[in-house]
Amino acid sequence: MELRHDWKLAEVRALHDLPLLELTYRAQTIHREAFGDNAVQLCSLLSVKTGGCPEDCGYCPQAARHHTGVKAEKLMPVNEVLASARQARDAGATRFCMGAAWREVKDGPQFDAVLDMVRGVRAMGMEACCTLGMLSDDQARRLKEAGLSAYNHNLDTSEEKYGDIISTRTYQDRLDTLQSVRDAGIHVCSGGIIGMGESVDDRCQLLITLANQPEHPESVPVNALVPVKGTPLAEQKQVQPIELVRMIATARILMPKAMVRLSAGRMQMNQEAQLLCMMAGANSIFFGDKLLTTGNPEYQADMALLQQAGVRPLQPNEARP
Ligand code: SAM
Ligand code: DTB
Ligand code: SF4
Repeated sequence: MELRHDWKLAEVRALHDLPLLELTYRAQTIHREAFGDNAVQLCSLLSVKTGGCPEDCGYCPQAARHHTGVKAEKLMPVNEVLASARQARDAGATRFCMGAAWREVKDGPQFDAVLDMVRGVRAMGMEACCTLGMLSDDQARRLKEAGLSAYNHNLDTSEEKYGDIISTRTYQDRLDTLQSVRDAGIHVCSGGIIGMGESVDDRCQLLITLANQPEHPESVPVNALVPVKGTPLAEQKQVQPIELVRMIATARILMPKAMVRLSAGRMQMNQEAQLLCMMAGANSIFFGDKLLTTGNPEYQADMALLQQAGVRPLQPNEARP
């Protein structure tokens, strides 16, 4: 299978805008070639450090400057995080993702505690991912040593649109952190959000930036904005599920071997739309009734959906660390 790194806007836009059934057919064909079947990875997400963030990301309920009702909390104790990880594993998770509302990682006891969390999750046989903001080369190296499988750091949108959403850091800052992660030999998890008032070209440009790096990210989360009261994006119109299907299918075609993760936004979708996302190439969901601070479908409902549709959850030995 040819992996390309020279995608151009016109061709990506042409793919994105194909009649939906043609687009999902092409995406599914590529998906089958890359993965063999439609197994879906169940991932668990935990906010290990919630709220009080100094950044100004327009979508985010955890920015201190947005009055959203999210309380600033301290870093969770390692044993509590690991208890939650064990529960997630016992419920079928093969990947455990830990999120912190930090602008960047600072060396010291908190970072040391995160390294212990990573070691603990790996010892349970799950993939460990974390998302902690910006990282230095040295911090990336220490995370790798602790066994971290992947680091999540989203580009969120196109470079052009970025300044409308976030002013406290640049697109280049994001790309630099992704480079540190890549250089340390940690898998890259990077994607974005649709529904923030961006154009379809912005969406395509985001996917192009991801795909045209020297190596594709191993993991691409696609989020639909969860509009949260108190954030500047609270009044955005919710995206149509079909827009998410198009984004996922286009991501699958551009980055055939990546895990494409249907992330935030499932609360706003019915089960049929979620299955359409899986047909279009999404092969991972977050399960459990909370994402970081906002809601997610109930565990029982998710299990019933997978069972009814005969979607096979990825098993621990199949997960790719
Ligand atoms: N502070 C770190 C950072 O920004 O990289 C890590 C945590 S941050 C909450 C992780 C990601 O969650 C963001 O990059 C963004 O893509 C996503 N996110 C945050 N709020 C969201 C919302 N309301 N709707 C959809 N996605 C959201
Ligand atoms: C990602 O792209 N989506 C997840 C994960 N990476 C960390 C986070 C979604 C957060 C949605 C808003 C919230 O629950 O606070
Ligand atoms: Fe902070 Fe991350 Fe939220 Fe931005 S997305 S405000 S960096 S927690």
